[in-house]
Amino acid sequence: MKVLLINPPHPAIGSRIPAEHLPPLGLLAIGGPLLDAGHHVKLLDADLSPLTPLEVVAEAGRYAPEAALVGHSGSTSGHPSAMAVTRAIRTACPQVRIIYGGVYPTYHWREIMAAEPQIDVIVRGEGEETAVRLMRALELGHPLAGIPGVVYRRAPLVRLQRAALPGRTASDVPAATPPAPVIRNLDACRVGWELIDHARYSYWGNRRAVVVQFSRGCPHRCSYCGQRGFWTRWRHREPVAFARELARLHRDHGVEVVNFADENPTASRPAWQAFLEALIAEKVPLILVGSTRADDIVRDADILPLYKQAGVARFLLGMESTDEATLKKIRKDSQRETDREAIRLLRQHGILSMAAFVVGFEEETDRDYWRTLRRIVSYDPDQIQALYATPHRWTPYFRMAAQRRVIQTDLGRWDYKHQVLATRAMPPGRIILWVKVIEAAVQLRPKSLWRVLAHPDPGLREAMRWYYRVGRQVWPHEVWHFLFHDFRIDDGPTLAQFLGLPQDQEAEAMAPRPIRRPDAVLEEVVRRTPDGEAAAQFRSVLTAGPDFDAKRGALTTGCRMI
Ligand code: B12
Ligand code: SF4
Repeated sequence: MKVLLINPPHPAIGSRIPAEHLPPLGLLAIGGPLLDAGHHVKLLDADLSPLTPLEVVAEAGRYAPEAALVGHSGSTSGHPSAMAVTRAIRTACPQVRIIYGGVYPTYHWREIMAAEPQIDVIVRGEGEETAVRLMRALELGHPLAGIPGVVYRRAPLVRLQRAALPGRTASDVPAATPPAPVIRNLDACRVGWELIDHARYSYWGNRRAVVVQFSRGCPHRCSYCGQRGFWTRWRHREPVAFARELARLHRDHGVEVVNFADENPTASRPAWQAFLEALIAEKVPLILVGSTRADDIVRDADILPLYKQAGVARFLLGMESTDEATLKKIRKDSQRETDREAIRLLRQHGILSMAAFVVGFEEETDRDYWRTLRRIVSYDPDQIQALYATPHRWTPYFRMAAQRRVIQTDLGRWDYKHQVLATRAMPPGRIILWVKVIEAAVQLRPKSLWRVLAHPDPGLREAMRWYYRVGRQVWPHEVWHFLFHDFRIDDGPTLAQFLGLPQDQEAEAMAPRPIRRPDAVLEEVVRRTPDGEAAAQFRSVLTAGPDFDAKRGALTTGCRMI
């Protein structure tokens, strides 16, 4: 089939400033398996320039696809733009099958199918295997009922007729198949790197860059997290093969910067260490940036020299709050002292730290903001990122916040950089003032500025200067937009009225595989099992599995997943 993958233009600041762009990994991840299945695949990255919906249609028209596959990694705030693009395509090309995928549609499929008649199919959960099954079924005219992880229209109306119909009919009610199983062997699905021109993608100050995933998911259970449930189980790629792929991207395509899309790449120390060692053995001068948890950094204090040697330049640490009660409430399962120590350790090993914190989880007051400011300054991170609490319907936090008022009803602004929930104690103007004061206080401290000038690592000095340049553009842009562009409403709907009822029961988007157990539990089970033969059998089943690292004699996954 002739398939067009479309990355719609995203309005958020992360897409528009800086002018640099990262490749859309989600679409490339489904592009690779589709190419291998024999389809003709092309990527239209409308986020790059960015293109208007009409320009997308013109480009699509030139390729004349049979199927348009649309999705964006910034999926909630990208939704309005994705819908504008798909509506334009439907009008211009009535026969094209329009398929929509990603995190937001995985959960909001009922509302999307009801409101957007141009969408033929929604793919729920990870897309690699499902997209291949779906394209094959569409090509052969097979029914979609047997494909797990899709939502489709039972009896698609003739398109032109559908546009003329005032409402939906019973036969137009969508059908959802059961969730697709999680992909166990991530190495079996290759990324379709040939779909992009690497020269068009850069990061870290105009260095050729890619986004990659060593792992998917996270074993923790933070109540606001919109990602962990989507991937359902933490899994990782085979460390040596993954390191080889990064080295190949450097040697064949001149890639210099690797941005990890992982929620938590360091969840398994043995697996992460094996990857670092394999990458060091490849002897490629890559710059690695990503996000992880502060407690993993503290756990890995003794192997941080390996991080540095492999090229790790910066880790974003999701600290979220400096208040222990809030950390407990959002189930962050972390402590202030660990956050502080992780920043110290990273600095000691020549790695930059970016502390991400979230405002608006609680009804904060001036006193809370003042305390946050003092604490963050005392943590002494190299960079900070302030975000606004943004509830996703499929998280437990949504249930907690369901009765709060929404002040921002443009979903395109639900990008973590706009206040979307009202707070009783403070008007939005005072909150953004505090956020900007905190950002300025941390980034413009003499200590921070001195590091930009005098950091012993020239590469990191350059990167910090780039970050400040971006900040100089973002800062006035955000203030200007707050004052003149972002319309907020005073008496908005409650969160539940705006987005629907809590959906945390459906948080796990994929059908889970049997849970794997950590080594310690394995040993315990073997020790306690009275029947020696059964215990031995149990052990041999686990050690024969793909997650058992024979060299280390240990399971490489699932350490915190019981
Ligand atoms: C790398 C990254 C970026 C990069 C850009 C990435 C890019 N070019 O796509 C940068 C730094 C520019 C960025 C910016 C932003 N980002 Co960002 N970003 C990420 C990050 C770290 C990884 C995304 C990724 O590549 N995931 C891996 C791929 C494989 O997953 P995926 O895209 O979901 O795709 C899979 C499935 O969803 C499905 N699928 C996806 N699309 C489609 C389409 C079809 C047709 C099908 C069948 C299947 C399918 O199949 C894929 C393979 O299984 C995530 C955090 C995370 N851990 O995921 C945040 C994340 C996606 N970003 C987020 C946000 C909010 C933003 C910004 C809005 C921030 C801002 N205010 O500026 C902007 C948006 C603009 C943008 N371009 O995305 C949020 C989105 C929350 C949400 N649910 O809406 C996330 C989840 C972080 C978070 N805080 O939770 N981001
Ligand atoms: S540690 Fe990060 S990725 Fe993991 S559940 Fe918490 S917020 Fe989500």
